[in-house]
Amino acid sequence: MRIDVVSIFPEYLAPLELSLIGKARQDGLLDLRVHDLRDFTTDRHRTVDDTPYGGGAGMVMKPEPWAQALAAVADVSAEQPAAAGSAVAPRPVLIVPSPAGERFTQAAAQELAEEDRLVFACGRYEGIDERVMEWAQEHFTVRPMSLGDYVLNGGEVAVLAMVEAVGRLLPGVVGNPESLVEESHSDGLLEYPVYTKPSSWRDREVPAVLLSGNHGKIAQWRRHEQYRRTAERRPDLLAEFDAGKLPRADRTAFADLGYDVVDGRLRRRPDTAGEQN
Ligand code: 6GU
Repeated sequence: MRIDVVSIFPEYLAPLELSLIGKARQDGLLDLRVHDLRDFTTDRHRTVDDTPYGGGAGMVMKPEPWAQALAAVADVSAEQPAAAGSAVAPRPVLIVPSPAGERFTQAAAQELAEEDRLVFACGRYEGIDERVMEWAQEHFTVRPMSLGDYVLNGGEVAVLAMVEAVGRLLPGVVGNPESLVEESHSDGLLEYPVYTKPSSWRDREVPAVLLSGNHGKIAQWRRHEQYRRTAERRPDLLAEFDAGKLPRADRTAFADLGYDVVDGRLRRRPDTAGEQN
């Protein structure tokens, strides 16, 4: 996969030289190129922003440097519309990190990991002139994406997160692909708790079932711990969970957590405690 990142702070992306993603780049599994937006300006001051039409606080990123930068990384003309029949290579996906984007999820990471080419456009200030997004649709599949409901100063930190989430799904990047299967969000649930040696530490014991050698029991305990954790920390995830084919013991586990299975979906049992008389 090739990934291009355009930013006015290219040094912000330096951590992508480390760890698993850095190794993937060295191994040729990931061709990651970082570009300085200011290299695509033409004025002496290398200006990338200006005041917003309509007034208001802050600055807006000017359209022309972005068009020049995105055209250069995508090998398209910044002036001409896409030539007819030029759709031989698939369009790169242009990801625009923004708190106003669609939510970046594990499912989105999986979709993006299937692509040949991703381009990330890191906005700063109040954002990028909206006409860049309209123009870019001629050359890219444009996806504004948000990490969650909070505000960062710019897209760079979000790109670090998104590139790591996508990069680790590429074939060969994570040594043991099984570790991708049994982790939080891969099955719509949070991960079960994990333990290692020593079995007794500061008077705290590892749950006995994990020392039993009974693999069926261990798998069931771990599944039930996933249910318990998800119900406690992320009950919103349970509304999406497919409970249609759960074994009896798992339905009982959910019943103990206050959830019934209705039409294949989990439904929170109305809390009647303290509502007597
Ligand atoms: Cl993707 N970008 C910015 N600037 N802020 C965010 C975000 C992205 N996701 C959450 N907050």
